[in-house]
Amino acid sequence: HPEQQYLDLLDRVWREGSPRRDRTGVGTRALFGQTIRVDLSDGTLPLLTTKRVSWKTIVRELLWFLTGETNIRPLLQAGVTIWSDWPLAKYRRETGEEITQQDFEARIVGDEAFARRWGDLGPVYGAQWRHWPLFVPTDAAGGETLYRRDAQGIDQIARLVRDIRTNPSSRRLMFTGWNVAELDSMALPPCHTTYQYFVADGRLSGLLHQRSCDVGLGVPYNLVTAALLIRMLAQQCDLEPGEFVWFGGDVHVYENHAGLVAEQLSRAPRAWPTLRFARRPASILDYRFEDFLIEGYEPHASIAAPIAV
Ligand code: DHF
Ligand code: TMP
Repeated sequence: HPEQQYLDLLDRVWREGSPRRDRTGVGTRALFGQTIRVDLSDGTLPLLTTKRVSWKTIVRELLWFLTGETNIRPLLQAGVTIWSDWPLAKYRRETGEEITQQDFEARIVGDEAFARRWGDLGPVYGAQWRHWPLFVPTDAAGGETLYRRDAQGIDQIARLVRDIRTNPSSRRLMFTGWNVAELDSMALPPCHTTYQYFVADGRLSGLLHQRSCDVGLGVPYNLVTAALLIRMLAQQCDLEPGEFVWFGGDVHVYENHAGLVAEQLSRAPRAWPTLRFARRPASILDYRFEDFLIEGYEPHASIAAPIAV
């Protein structure tokens, strides 16, 4: 079963990973440079079955990325709370107010000005994917070239779709969130960092380079996001899905995930579900939640685990 690759990775990192003190102070065990390969050609989606993974959250998060949005308000309006920890931590740190996560989220949803002030994650995924900063020269003044920031910036997703369609054998079919100039203003620099695509024999394959990989919590999401993107791009470019290659850089398990590791490794994987689209949206930006039909998902129960902030 292809899910065995994930279970083996979880097991191997837990048993053989080097102990590392990390940014969050929780502590991890880590291996460097790991891969998972998944055949998507039969319509399967790499959605783990050894614990319930909320694919609805993943779809909503991806659609949010694709809008170019970086404020958590629309996510919260859709009931998705996975990005709240970071703005919440910042709010508590800067105001000293002991607000609960629920109250914070309610204020973001109810108060637009508050959301603008406290709900933004900085120029993370959506901003870089759709509006990579572009500076254009204006009329020179006094011999010195002045630049103004283009309002739209560079739409990497639009370019990618164009290039897959018009130049499928290109070796430059990539997009990335790793904007070095803006890393310092992001709540978190992108973890699922760079995506590359490859067309052969009418099939679209994709590779994700994920620089930092929380095997217990983040990776189950990241596998699905990357696979969904391959499927959407394939549909938009009239290709069949091929293979998904996941490449992890710093691949780690947090020390406080011992319970998750033991429980999940005791479970037997079941057949992966399939993804079908309800229709062919007019563009990569026109997908709606209802377009994603996930069929045959019968996972084991969810496993709660603390997230390191
Ligand atoms: N930080 C860390 N330490 N690990 C992450 O995986 C991570 N992921 C981020 C942002 N920062 C991160 C964005 N993605 C969850 C999953 C993915 C994610 C953020 C959070 C999470 O908590 N998942 C839980 C339940 C979530 C829910 O349904 O509300 C899970 O059990 O999968
Ligand atoms: P870092 O920026 O210090 O690497 O911390 C980011 C942590 O979040 C790290 O444990 C990896 C994890 N993570 C994922 O695994 N997947 C994700 O999509 C995100 C946003 C974070």
